[in-house]
Amino acid sequence: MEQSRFSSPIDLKQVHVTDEFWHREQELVRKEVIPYQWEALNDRIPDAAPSYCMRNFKVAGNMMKEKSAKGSSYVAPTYTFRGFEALPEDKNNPDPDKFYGFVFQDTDFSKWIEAVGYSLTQHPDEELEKIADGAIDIVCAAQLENGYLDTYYIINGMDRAFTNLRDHHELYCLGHLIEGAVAYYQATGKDKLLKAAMRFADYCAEVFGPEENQCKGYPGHEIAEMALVRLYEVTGDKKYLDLSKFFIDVRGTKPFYFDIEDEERAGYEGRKYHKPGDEGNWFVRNRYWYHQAHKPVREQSEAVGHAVRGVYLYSGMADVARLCGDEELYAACERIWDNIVNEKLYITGGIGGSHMGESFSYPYDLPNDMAYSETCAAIRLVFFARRMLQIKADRKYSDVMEQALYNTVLSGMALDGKSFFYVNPLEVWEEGWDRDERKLHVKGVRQKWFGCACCPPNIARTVSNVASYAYTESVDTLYVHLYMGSELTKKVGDSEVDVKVETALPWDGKVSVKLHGEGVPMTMALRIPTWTENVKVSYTCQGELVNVGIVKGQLNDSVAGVSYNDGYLYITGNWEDDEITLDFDMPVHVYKANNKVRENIGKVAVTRGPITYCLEECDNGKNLHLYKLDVAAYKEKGAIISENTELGHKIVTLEIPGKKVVLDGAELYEEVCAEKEEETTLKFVPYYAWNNRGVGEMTVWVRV
Ligand code: FUB
Ligand code: ZN
Repeated sequence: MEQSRFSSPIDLKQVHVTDEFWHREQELVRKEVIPYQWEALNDRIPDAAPSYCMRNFKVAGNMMKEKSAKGSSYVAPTYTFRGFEALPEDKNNPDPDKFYGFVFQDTDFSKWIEAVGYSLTQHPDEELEKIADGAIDIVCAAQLENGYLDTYYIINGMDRAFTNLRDHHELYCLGHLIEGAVAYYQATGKDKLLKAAMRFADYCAEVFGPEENQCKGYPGHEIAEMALVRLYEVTGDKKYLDLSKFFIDVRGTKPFYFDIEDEERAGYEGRKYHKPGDEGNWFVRNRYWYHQAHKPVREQSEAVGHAVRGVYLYSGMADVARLCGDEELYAACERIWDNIVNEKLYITGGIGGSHMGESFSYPYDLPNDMAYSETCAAIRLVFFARRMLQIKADRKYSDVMEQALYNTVLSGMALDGKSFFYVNPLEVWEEGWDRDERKLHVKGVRQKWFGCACCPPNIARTVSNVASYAYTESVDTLYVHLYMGSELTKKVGDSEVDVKVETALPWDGKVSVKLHGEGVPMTMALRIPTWTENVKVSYTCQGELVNVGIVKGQLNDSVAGVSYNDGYLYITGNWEDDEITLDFDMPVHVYKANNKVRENIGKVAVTRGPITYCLEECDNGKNLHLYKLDVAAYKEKGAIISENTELGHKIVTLEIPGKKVVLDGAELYEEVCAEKEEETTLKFVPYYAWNNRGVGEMTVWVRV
């Protein structure tokens, strides 16, 4: 690892997103999602499953009524769903002393406060800040003297805290609490929640670690690893980095920690949730790799197990590798990254194809109509990509980061910000998602909210924070990984350069980067995406005009101060009132999948720029499986590219020549003959925008 190439995310307060595309998304989050989520956290949405989140904090902090259970003997609540959700017997009369919801319900608050923090940096809002401060008071009132803060155990009895790391998500709650607390602190300068998160982390640093008297466990659901690094970076306290490194190093060592704790629990609970050796149970059989603990993480090469957990772990590994100069850990991150991209990534940027355990499947298993592709997993892939970019700017990371963001992350939220997908299929038809038991996880319409509400708040925090994925910086270099209209200030020593980016991407490939400084020396590192081969670049430096070009992926001109590495164009100058313009070719791509992907044999998918396209019934009619893209006609005539606003904001749609196979008669089987086909035009819309015009079929992959 070349330390001189390391970079860090830009301070969100230094950047203002003005982009037509992203500003619209951020406003949806600010105006729709954040207020709705606050109502949801307080169980005030009449027709949605209650969250119980703020209620649990109030119970834990004795705010509902004086309660005696704190510190008393653990009483396991009656779980009702997947073993981990506690619901009241009478939903209108929840017991004022009890914990309800998922064991990790506290994280609903943490993700909300994180989104609030980011949103406040873009749009100050006194009213919202007041609500957030009030929520923080409630949360902090629940914290125990020793720093512990997880309402599930505070309410149910602390004597079983940290006895089920595999399932009970205490360290996941810690991780999200840190993420939320840091974001709120960085946005507002208020440190009450940050101090609470530090106290919980301090407590965990006493409980877990390599010393003889310390617990050798690690998070059942990762995130603490990367969150602790963030806490270290904000506070400078190395204990947090050490704890993160400990969690990373101990995972995958033998004996398997979750079997040890299972055995211990069996001693006093008289039962085992997952009996080792019970090969009939999928979770038991696959428990090592489900938790990314089948071998020490440094030896791993394949992305396996629960996808969201995996990508959180890999993000934490990349952080620790960077901060500790750990080449071995970095090499593991690179191998795992390549494995995801080469064998396990949907063309929509989704990952975790299997609904069984919400997990990465085996190589090249990328089902379309059965896809899991959880919104959260795509979000975490973005996290992993940004962390790899911080180590080395290479477009192999930013291309995928962009693909995930513009497609699966955004498809997770309706265009009006009022409903959400948890699962992101690449093909749906009504009987398929409605009547087929195997596809119970797939929904053909976005839902208002979820009992396990991980995805919507994750979209909120990612969209509000999108600028931190667009830019990273080192002492004298500004890295532009994603192009979006924005204004920011880059500090170089004691000087500053104002940077203003204007673009109509993802629809049009022209980008203008205006720079204003007093002859400040700085390097602009500009990503040249793989979706374009030809780019015209011209810039002025102290008024002098220079032209450079990328032709067929190669830098065409040799100019002093300009270089091109790993898909990044580096331009160094002493900037005054200058401008760099980039003009990306934005051809339509018709891709086939590697023929090891059984699902996609004989099919193609269409992309343009970062956008993956799909066919919808409302544009093309029913039975989308009968449609074919006519490759020969497309090669001859090309695609019609049109801008339109029928979805309420500017999008680009594509029309490509196609054929529709005529439906067979009544016979289920008949002697093979040439299919009867009719000429047609296929109308493609961006995948992220599907299911915003009523219910109907959709497919990304189309026959040829
Ligand atoms: O376990 C907490 C969250 O619920 C995970 O991150 C999601 O995948 C869902 O399982
Ligand atoms: Zn989710």
